[in-house]
Amino acid sequence: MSSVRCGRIVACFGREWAIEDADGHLALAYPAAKCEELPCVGDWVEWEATWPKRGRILKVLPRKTLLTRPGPRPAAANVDQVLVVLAPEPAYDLLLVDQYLVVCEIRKIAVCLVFNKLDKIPKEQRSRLLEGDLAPYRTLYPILLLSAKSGEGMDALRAALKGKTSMFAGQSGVGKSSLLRALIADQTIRIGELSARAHRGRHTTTSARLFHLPEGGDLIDTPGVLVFGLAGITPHQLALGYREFQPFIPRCRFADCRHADDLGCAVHEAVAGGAIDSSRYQRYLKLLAKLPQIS
Ligand SMILES: Nc1nc2c(ncn2[C@@H]2O[C@H](COP(=O)(O)OP(=O)(O)OP(=O)(O)O)[C@@H](O)[C@H]2O)c(=O)[nH]1
Ligand SMILES: [Mg+2]
Ligand SMILES: [Zn+2]
Repeated sequence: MSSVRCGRIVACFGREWAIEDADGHLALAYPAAKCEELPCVGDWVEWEATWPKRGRILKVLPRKTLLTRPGPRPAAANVDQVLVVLAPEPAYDLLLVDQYLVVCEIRKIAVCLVFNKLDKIPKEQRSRLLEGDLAPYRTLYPILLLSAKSGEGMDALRAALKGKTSMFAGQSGVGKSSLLRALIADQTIRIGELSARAHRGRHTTTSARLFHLPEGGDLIDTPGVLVFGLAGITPHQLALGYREFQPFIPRCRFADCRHADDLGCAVHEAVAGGAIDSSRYQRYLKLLAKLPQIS
């Protein structure tokens, strides 16, 4: 009766997923018993219609990238670039920022730091913004300074998003949804209608959603803090996830150096000599202690 179609997962509401067809039509679907993977936002899937605007997901197509989070469900798939959003308020949590950066480095996903709410910083203080806490990141990652409210710097963000699947990450209240609203106009409403129908009108506020940008490209917004999981990450990978450690790691005396209190550690020496920022290194040690213990 029905034929197999290809579509993209644009939202997830509890046990139902919203699929968008190539023609832009939306349908609510759930995975068929034979579907081996749990789909997530950003996935390309094969599906079949079971009813108007209803369907069954048959297969998750191979993923280019995958971001996981603690728990059984992945966070998002096929993301080319993560935008880590920071703001003068709420006060930023650089351990969380480093965790995002490390996971993206390991998963080979590009990252851009987005400093929002620039309007809250007096003009005369802006030149000093990238000194202090953010200074170690300047040479490692692109940093955009902008304001969703005033519109300053938004053109650079538009250019960075063009033609890619990007995803926002960051603490609650930094302005991710405000940036999204500044970039797109009407799609929130369309997906909102669908979520009201999903699962007897109950919709979780914890799901990510994919939106299309007018200039081309897609953007995934995630409500609240979405933590990228560290499960499966080894101490070696964690250290490589700190970009500035990379040239020093091969110079450590022992191949299994954890770069903590190990003897002959070149990373540790680089910190002592000032070549590696010590606050970044201290956060590396905190993340190392957070890694699930491998015996
Ligand atoms: N002054 C100023 N306020 C902003 C700006 N962007 C967002 N805000 C405000 O910051 C608050 C939080 O914005 P949201 O866009 O909801 O933040 P969010 O990151 O999506 O938060 P969650 O969805 O909880 O993760 C709101 O009160 C916004 O009006 C900005 O550029 N300047
Ligand atoms: Mg939001
Ligand atoms: Zn070392």
